[in-house]
Amino acid sequence: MNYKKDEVTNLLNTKCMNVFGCSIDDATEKQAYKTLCYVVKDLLAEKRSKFAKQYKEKEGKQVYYMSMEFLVGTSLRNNLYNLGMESVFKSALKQKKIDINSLYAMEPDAGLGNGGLGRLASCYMDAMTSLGMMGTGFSIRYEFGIFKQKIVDGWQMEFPDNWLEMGDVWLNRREDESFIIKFGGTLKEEWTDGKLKVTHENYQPVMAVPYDMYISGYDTDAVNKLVLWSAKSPNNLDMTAFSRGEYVRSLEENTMAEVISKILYPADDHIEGKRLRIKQQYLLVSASLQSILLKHIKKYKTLDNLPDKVAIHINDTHPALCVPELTRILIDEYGYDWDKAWDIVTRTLTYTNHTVMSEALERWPESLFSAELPRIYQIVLEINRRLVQKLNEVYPGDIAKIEYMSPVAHGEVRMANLCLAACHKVNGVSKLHSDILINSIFKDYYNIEPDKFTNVTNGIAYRRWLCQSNPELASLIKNLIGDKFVHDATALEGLLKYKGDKNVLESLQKIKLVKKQALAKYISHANGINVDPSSIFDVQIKRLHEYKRQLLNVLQILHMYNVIKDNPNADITPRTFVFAAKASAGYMMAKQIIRLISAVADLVDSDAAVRDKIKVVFIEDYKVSLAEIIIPAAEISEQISIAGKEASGTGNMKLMINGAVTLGTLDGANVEICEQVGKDNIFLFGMTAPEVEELWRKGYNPNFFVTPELKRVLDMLTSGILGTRFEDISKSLLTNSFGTADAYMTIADFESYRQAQERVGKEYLNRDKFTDMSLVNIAKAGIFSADRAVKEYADNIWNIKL
Ligand code: GPV
Repeated sequence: MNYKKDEVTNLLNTKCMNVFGCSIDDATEKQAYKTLCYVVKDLLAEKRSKFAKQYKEKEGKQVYYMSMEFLVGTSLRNNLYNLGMESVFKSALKQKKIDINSLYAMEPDAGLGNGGLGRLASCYMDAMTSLGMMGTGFSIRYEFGIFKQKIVDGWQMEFPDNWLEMGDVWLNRREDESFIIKFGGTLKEEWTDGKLKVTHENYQPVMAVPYDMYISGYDTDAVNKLVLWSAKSPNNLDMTAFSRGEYVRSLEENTMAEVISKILYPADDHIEGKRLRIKQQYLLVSASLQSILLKHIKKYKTLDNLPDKVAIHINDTHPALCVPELTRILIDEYGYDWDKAWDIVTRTLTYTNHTVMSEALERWPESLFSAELPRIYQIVLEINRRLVQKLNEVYPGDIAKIEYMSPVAHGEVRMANLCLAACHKVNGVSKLHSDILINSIFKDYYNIEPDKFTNVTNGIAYRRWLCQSNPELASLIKNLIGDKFVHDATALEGLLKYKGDKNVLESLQKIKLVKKQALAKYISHANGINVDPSSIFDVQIKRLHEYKRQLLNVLQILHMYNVIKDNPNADITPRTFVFAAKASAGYMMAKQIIRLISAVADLVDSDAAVRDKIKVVFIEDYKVSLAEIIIPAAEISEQISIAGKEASGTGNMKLMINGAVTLGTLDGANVEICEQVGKDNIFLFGMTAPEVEELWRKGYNPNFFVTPELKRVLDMLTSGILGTRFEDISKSLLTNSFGTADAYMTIADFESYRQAQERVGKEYLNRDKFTDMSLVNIAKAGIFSADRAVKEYADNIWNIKL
């Protein structure tokens, strides 16, 4: 947008006067921050209204992206960058003696997600908008987002994240557009004229109130919306209870209703099976669908053409209730018969799977499901009945197979099967992951409907992760190849011609050093530790999960410690190991691993012989805004999950585009990163997914893989040298009761990992060669742009012409 400095100053002054009754000169810092955000929000509102009007006239198809999580992070800088107004605001504020960076620093992260899945949803909102698509995100306005993490004596402590205090500046409450959601209750069935009518009675009504957040895109006319639902008790409920003298109970019900949107469940890649969680899911799904259909009816006067005008996307199974809820609304509220309703449902819904791990595949006990959602349960049973009938024709008599594929079986409702039965497109998030889906867990569905399945490899909003968080690198790239890459990430390939160019390599090294110094400063502030910016910055930043194998990293560090202890002059390239990770609050093993990382950090630090060679830092409270500081400083990107378990990974892409070289297994999107950069520009190690499978089949006993070096490391876990004795961790690796020891094959992959780490240390010494690897990684990262991914969704899944 084109505004002059004086105009911006005026906007700020007027807004500050209207809201706080003072000019921007007299505003406190907090008032200045809020004023700035309100002004930016107004600019977006203005743009949005033009865009919405245009779109309405075109009658184009639009996407609704349903997700229980959007890990938005901060919005202020992103919005200004996208509007192309960062510098004009900066100078307008500077004239008022306000440093824009100090206002940026006041913004809390909107942490409405756990990790990769939630961040992906936000990256896709950015890309849809940048591509000029009409796309709306739907989620929940959690009063408390992902918890704040503090490390106390090595243990993770969780604290509530009260983000709304400063973060609600971006939200527009639209109370008038609320919907009633019905929980519990009973069903009354009546037959009239041979037609069944089901009435839902005695339910607890909860009001879903929408809050809009504008989503900006780069250099585009589009402004999209993220709609966040908040649960509220409907007012009229109180009055009836009051009149019956049930004052306390009615207020209890009030808080019961409002508790639904209180807090984000902090479990990642894992189900909790809690009653409140299914209520959250239904609140999201029912409110969103009611609002989508109401809007559609107003515009087109019919729902018959819903699949032509609307794509509703289910982000993992968390919003899978879309399947029965859309069916319900069409039948109960709009009078469709089953077949017509089901036809619309199947042609409207699409589904992305994000994991193959069984502990993350959502299943609900039938008893809980039917008690909370009686009508929905009834519809699910009918979907199941019809499906089983059909499957009986395809696989006559194959009871086991039919049971495996059923949405309802063994006393449970299985959400993935519900999606597979109903959605017309299903995708995985990397080539390897999508292959595993069709060859193993979803094989039986694939066999009957192969065209339903496709792959869309994940992508990132690289303008945030490169241009905004690493402006130094972005400006070097601009000087070398022009700014085409800001629109089209594949243009980064132009950098390849600078391979081996001394000057360019030197510039890259300089920039990396600047970003490492900035991270070192943060670490010294946050952890009170001084790290050496000339050491290798080796980072593993992601949720703490056993399958991601932070433990493998730590064990290798203990091995390096031993090498240095044995030979203080050993040829070890100085290294700083950076960890950042939140563990789900109830995940004890993950918390113990954090404790272990801290203990190893202390051990290394307490030893004068080791201290100068290796440092271990655990940075607390990992979140989007912290990732933006760590990633530009990284040189080694640890992507070391056991092959076959990490569906894709997206941190791997963010690190790559900032010039970090991947040290990883052939898992998730690492496979495609390797394809892009070639084997010479990545440090690969470990078993492949088929090798992992094969070893499980043969029977895995970790004890056969323990080398003498590893034995020594494992003994350290329980010897007392680490202060605490890590008996549980040691047992989880070695005790082969029921064949569950070392479920993530950390021991089997150790030797290969150790050797890869040795190569990293050696190759880093040839600085130009290493920087060349780094350059190739930046140059080849373009394909992992969210713009590319969203285009593929539009083409292959949503059937939207761009
Ligand atoms: I399921 N993922 C996540 O962050 N939370 C979840 O509950 C589930 C999946 C992640 C996968 O683990 C990553 O491999 C993947 O890159 C990401 O989803 C986005 O697809």
